[in-house]
Amino acid sequence: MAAKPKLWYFRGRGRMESIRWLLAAAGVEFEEEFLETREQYEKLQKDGRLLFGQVPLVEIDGMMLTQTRAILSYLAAKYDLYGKDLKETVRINMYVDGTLDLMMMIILTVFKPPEEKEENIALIVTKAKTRYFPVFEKILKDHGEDFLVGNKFSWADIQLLEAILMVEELDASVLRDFPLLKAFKTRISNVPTIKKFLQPGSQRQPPPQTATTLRWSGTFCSSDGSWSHGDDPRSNAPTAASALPELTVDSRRTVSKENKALRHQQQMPIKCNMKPF
Ligand SMILES: N[C@@H](CCC(=O)N[C@@H](CS)C(=O)NCC(=O)O)C(=O)O
Repeated sequence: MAAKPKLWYFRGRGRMESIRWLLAAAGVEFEEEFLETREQYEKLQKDGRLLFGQVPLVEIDGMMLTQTRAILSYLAAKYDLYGKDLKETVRINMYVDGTLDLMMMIILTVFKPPEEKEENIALIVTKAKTRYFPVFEKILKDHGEDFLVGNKFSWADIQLLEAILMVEELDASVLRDFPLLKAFKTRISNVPTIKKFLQPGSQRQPPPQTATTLRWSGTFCSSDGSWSHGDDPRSNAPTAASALPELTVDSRRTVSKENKALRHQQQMPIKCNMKPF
């Protein structure tokens, strides 16, 4: 029997969550290694597993894959969730990319300073209601079928359900004016593999906590392991984790007990060394 795919990422949704969804929906069991220490990350780097020095990393079929979109398309093709011909595939790509744009806005919310969070969430919900959900409501209305493409369960359906649930976490009434999307949500949630993934105790990750961005001696570390820095929290443009591998210890900086506890509670890497920026 082929080995289970293995996933390396931080403990949290971030860019890995759609990969978890796709594997789970395809009924594929997978293993995960959560990156909690700098040493784990450095080892992956040293072993040459991270093509561009970044995660998500997925080991599957004897390959070490990085780049989220590439991983997702490989899985969609492998598990027959990618349409029957090029025309269906390109439609799936369009639907997935639109949906991923919406989801990325949500993922990036953790980088917003607290005073901007509410406004940002309102903007995302408005975008979902005015730009994204009407498109999918119309698609379902126009073809009258159960699934988005080719009347067959595909990656597009999985990705859209994930996005709908994410937006509902921000505003539970977001589907009020989208009856077909509501029915779609119920239908896809009842696909047996997805139903199982939605049960407590599955490998699905919980939503990030509200206080996800910490001020830590001028450096900010989000719960998905990404980093940004600057003295003013409002200047924390997400540089992603680009700073992580290069960071060096600055002996003048100390981590307060309170921050250590918070970092532990949020399951973030504890051994984050840093230098002043
Ligand atoms: N285009 C990449 C971006 C991956 C990415 O930014 N990963 C972050 C964690 S979410 C990372 O590993 N950053 C480390 C770095 O940039 O040095 C993808 O979609 O997989």
